[in-house]
Amino acid sequence: MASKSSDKVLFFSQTSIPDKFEESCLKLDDFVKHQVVLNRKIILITSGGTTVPLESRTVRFIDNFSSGTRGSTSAEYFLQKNYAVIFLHRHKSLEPFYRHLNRDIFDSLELTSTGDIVVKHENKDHLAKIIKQYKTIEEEKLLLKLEFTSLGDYLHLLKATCERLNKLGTSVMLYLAAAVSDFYIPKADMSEHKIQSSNGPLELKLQLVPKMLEPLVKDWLPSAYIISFKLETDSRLLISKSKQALDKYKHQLVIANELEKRKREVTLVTSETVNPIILSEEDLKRGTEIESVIVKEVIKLHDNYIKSN
Ligand code: 9Z3
Repeated sequence: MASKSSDKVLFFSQTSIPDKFEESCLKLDDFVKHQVVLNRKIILITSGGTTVPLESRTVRFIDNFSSGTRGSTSAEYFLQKNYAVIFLHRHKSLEPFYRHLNRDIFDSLELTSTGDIVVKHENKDHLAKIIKQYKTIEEEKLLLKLEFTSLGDYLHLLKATCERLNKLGTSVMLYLAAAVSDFYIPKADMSEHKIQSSNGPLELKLQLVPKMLEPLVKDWLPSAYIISFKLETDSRLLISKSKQALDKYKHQLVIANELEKRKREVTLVTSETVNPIILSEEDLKRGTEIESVIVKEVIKLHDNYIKSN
């Protein structure tokens, strides 16, 4: 039987290297170098769901649920606190700043009688604030965005990023909010062409994805402050599963959330503490985003970690 570490090596050899991988690595090298010179804290945020292709020339795939709200919203709050952010996200999922334009863009614009397009008076302040923040982030080179689609892309890019952040010590934080598949089909077992329905019902056998949090904490980035997310639909499992993960992988924090309540309730679980964050009806009416509270708490924990290490 293959040993656990060879499972991981095998996974990387059984999945394709992402498109433009070298270009992404060069961008990472430049970005990290720039932040190190400026002595900034760096956070890697992962966001969105991974796909598991069923065919090499992919027509069909299995997807993990995540819109990218948690990751993109949190990224904005970390940027406001002067963290340099590497935003590793699913292609076409929500992105920091752009997320504000997605839904209501046409409602916030007006077409004048002369054919000009103007922002409605009531939307100006909100948009102006976002544009100002976005421009500052661009000028200061505080944000690097990298994209993935499949589980393979995600893990190759995650590993490459961690390798570049290693040796930067405790100032680095990982915020693993992406929804990552536990199952996959190795390249060798995958049909090359579109699977034909004329062959009858489809039976799939998926392999378990090796738990990458293990080498990540032990070998890829041992001194960083590492946060994983636990997603459950059965609330009774949430805290016990989060504690199990901390026990097993020995990282610093699990943010536990239940699918339906994730926008108003999360629990920060460390090996010693269980700290729920619950937004009130008033908070929700005021438009408070739960990520603003999560980020505030996480930064306090990271600061303590830096001081005590
Ligand atoms: C999360 O739990 C995220 O908070 C959500 C965010 C995916 C719920 P949205 O993007 O949703 O705002 O729509 N992410 C981690 C999910 C995950 O795959 N966790 C694994 C698990 O629960 C551990 S890595 O076992």
